[in-house]
Amino acid sequence: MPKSLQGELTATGRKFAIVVSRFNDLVTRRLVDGACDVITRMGGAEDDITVAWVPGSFEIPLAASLLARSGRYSAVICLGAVIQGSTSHHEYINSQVAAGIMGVMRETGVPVTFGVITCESLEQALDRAGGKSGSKGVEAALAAIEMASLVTRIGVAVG
Ligand code: INI
Repeated sequence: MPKSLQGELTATGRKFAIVVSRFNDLVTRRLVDGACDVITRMGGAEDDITVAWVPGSFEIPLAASLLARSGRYSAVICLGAVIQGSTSHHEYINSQVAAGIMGVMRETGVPVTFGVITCESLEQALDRAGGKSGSKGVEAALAAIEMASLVTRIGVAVG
C-alpha cells in the first residue's frame, strides 16, 4: 500500500499572514474579506490573522518574504488585482509578481499562495472577487490552510 500524505482543511491554532495590494482596492478588499471568512470558518481565529497592505501588486513579494521569514506564520496569502489598462505596465507586473511569490515560497519553505487576479476589466475582477466566478481570496486561503497542514505532516513523516 502506498503511504498517502494530504493536508487537511483545518486552520485551528494556526497563524496566517495576508499581503494585499491597495491598488484596485474595490476588488482587493473583497479578496481579504473572502480569505478571512474562510480561515475563521475552518477554525482559525481572527486575532491570528495579520493583514499587511502594500501599494501595488509589484510590492507583494517583498512583504511576503519578510513575513514568511519571520517564522511566525503557517502560510502567507498574497492578494491583488492587476487589470489590463491602456499601457503594457500590467504585463511587467504580472510576470514579476508570480515569479516573486514562487521564489519566496521556495526560498523560505513556507507556503505562499497566489490570489492575484489578472484580467481585462474591473467587471471581470469583481466577478472573481466574490462575484459570479467565485473568489480568488477564498481559493488562496484554502490552498494556504491545506499546504500549512501538509507541510506539518510531511515534517512528521520524514522525521
Ligand atoms: N498594481 C496593481 O496591483 N494592479 C494594477 O492593475 C496596476 N497597474 O495596472 O498599474 C498596479 N500598478 C502599481 C504597481 O503594482 C506598483 O505599485 C508601482 O509600479 C510602484 O512600484
